[in-house]
Amino acid sequence: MPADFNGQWVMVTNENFEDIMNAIDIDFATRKIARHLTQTKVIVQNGDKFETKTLSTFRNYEVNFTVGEEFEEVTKGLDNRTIQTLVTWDGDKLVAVQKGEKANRGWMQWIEGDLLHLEIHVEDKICKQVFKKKP
Ligand code: YOG
Repeated sequence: MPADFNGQWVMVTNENFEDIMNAIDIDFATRKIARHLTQTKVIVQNGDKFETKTLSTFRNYEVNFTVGEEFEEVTKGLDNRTIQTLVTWDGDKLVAVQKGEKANRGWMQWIEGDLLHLEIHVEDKICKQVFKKKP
């Protein structure tokens, strides 16, 4: 039985988000708005199949994947790049490797109690986000 990420998760902390936005060339005006957003993660998981939405008042981002199956991800509304993404399990952690123009791009996501942890990395930058499960 894989870990269960189902639910709605509301952002409580977002460290170094600016660094990640800079690393993927998000312009100043967009960064200025995006840095203040409280993001909500909506996850529908069926075993290894994931439908994920990252929602905010400014922009939403949707990506669906099956663990173990590489796919083409278009980061629409983010940096609008096309990357090759593979998500795998590392124990109960989801680990995404995103191959493309930017080196060392990917994320790790796991659950601790009623908190969802997400670490996003690009080049030498790491953004650490924590979300709390909606009851
Ligand atoms: O998460 O793919 O949870 O399965 C990353 C934002 C801000 C727009 C969000 C919109 C990176 C401008 C998705 C904020 C910054 C800033 C809400 C991360 C880029 C642009 C969308 C992600 C996985 C794991 C989804």
